[in-house]
Amino acid sequence: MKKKVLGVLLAATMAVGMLAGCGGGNATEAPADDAAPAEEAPADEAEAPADDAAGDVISIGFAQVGHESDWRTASTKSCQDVFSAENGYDLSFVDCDNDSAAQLEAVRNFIQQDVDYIIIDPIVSTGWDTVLTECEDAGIPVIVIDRTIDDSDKYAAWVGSNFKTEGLAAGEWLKAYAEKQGISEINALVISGTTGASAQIGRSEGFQEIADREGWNILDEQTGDFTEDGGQAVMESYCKSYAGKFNVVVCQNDNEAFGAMTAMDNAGVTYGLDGDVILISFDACTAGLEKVKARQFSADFECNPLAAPFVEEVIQTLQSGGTPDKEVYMEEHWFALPDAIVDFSIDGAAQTMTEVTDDVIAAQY
Ligand code: GYE
Repeated sequence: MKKKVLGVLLAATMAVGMLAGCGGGNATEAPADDAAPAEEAPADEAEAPADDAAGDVISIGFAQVGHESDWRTASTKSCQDVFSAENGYDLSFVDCDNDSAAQLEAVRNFIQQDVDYIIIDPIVSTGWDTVLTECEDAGIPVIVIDRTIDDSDKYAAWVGSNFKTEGLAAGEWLKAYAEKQGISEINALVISGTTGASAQIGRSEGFQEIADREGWNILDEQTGDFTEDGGQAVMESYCKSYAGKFNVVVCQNDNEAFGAMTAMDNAGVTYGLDGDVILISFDACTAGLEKVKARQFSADFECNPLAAPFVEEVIQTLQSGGTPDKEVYMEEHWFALPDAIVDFSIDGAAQTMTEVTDDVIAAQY
């Protein structure tokens, strides 16, 4: 591949976000001012290099966050399914085990290997500009997936979710549900995700914004690192420190919520639609939706991990000399049982909730 030509093309790449999904859900689109105007690359630079003939194997390095959750397993599987040898790809997959230094090293190894494309799911949102400059200098396009990079724009495209919107959805849902239940005082405990991950930052900011507006009491927020063990450990300490003082628990992913359930079971705290504590989760993977169906999670706010097909579209656009959208947003759903399906809006946009049924669970990842 003639990487210099592609490098020039990428320098000219700035496009508005599009929405990835198949209808029926809620668009977690960014505010309009996040989107830069589309700008076409000059036609002579947009020619596909001659040696990119159809049938060539495309080599990809993927620096994945780790294996901390059901969501992560689904994300990894999605990438491995799409970027398979049968589909014409040579995928080097590195599980970075939630270690930011290991992730930077993985990216540098991909540069050494001279892969055609690098996919990064950034564990944390900062500390990226130097290594992305190295990728750019090597002429290797980077595609960011899932979590965002907030201190550099030296990548071709990002495909993922609007995490702040997810946090706003949880907050607006809680307001409407608490009103329906006649609950006037909210005392919430938050078990957050990996500190500094954009998924953590966005969900915390979104929920906090509604809590501030409504005057809710957030008693504590500690990280469970997006793991079941982490969620259980934090909830065990919460059950001791805040016994009898909380009526809402917000877990920033399903696995943390599974751990929190174990801790509350052990402490004799009841939760879910028939319990004393409203339990809110994010991700809505299959096992999470089963907890909604069992009335144990009060509501679950989806984060869609099946981004790989949209990443492939980005790569195919680059392969043919085109300009991909700079931001591609996944479509998400907000899940509950009928008892907890309430009307709410986010910034004036009415939201649709999805009832969890056996069919919905069977169709989920
Ligand atoms: O919510 C969590 C995973 O980055 C959106 O990471 C992702 C988060 C997801 O560990 O389960």
